[in-house]
Amino acid sequence: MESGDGALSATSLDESITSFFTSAPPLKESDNLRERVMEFVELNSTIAAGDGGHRKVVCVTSGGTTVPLEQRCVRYIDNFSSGHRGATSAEYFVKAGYAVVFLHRRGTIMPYTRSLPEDPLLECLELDGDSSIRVRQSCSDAVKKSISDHHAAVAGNLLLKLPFTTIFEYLQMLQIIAKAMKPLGPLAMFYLAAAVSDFYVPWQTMAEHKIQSASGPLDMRLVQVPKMLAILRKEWAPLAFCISFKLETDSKILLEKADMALRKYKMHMVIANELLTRKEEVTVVTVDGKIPVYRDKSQPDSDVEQPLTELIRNKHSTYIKNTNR
Ligand code: PAZ
Repeated sequence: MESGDGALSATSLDESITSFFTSAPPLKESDNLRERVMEFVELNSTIAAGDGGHRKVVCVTSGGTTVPLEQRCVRYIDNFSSGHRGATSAEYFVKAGYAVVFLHRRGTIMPYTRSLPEDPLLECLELDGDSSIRVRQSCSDAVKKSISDHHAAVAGNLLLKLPFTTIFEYLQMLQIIAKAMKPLGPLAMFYLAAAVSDFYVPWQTMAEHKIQSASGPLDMRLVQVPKMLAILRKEWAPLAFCISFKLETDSKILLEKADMALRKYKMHMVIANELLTRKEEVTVVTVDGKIPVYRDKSQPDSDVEQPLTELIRNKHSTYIKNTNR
């Protein structure tokens, strides 16, 4: 994951970024993806927003990237991220009038599915005679709300869902999205909640076929994934409002690491969270100070993403005003 403390010089960082992209397996249907994102961005950039300006667009990243160990991948390294943070935040951004590019790990939690049971198809549907299917009464309200909120977001061009699996796909897709959002200037936001692998096996050194256990203990060299936050800020979308996340399990180093990432990558905010308490509280780290944000524990269905995204929206509005001056 994002360690924030890579010690590469600017030149070797540029080299490792170039080497990452030139050696990565080419993204399938990249032209089609670019066209879809550009169309989504262009369409939204012409739409007036309630505040007198144009509609803002946020790229929300969500879920964890995998690191394949074989080119014909049987095994891969993964991480814990469920996609809850990204999916929940995407819903709040859409509700607030943002258009959301939802770059998510395939199979993780999706917007508007949180209130449904884990296996909605089998738990919410039942047979109605031999040939029809109906929604069980117990799920009816949740299903109606999910469908209507989801359809409204998609039909209103407020949600574009783009899945990735590997670290190679994620970073190539992020680059395409960021470059497509560049013309939006400060109206663009990046909310980088995905848990991105820190280490990977370069494609050219990766075994082609399934690694054989008969060969004895596995000896494999993983190299550092180059930090793309700096190039996102410097080249891909320099005027966009950028928020990265920092996860640690040791509370003693969390805020220090978040502060380091803020300064090193020139983020506008870094959201610091701990693995075990991430659904209860986060700390928003900015150059002006640290703001703790809590879930409202008096409300059973509350989440920390609601106050968090509200605070971020306010900071983004101030940023837009200051940048346009
Ligand atoms: O996906 P989730 O809701 O289970 O967890 C969210 C999170 C902890 C992955 C996110 O808040 C985060 O900190 N992402 C960045 C992790 C990192 O690379 O440090």
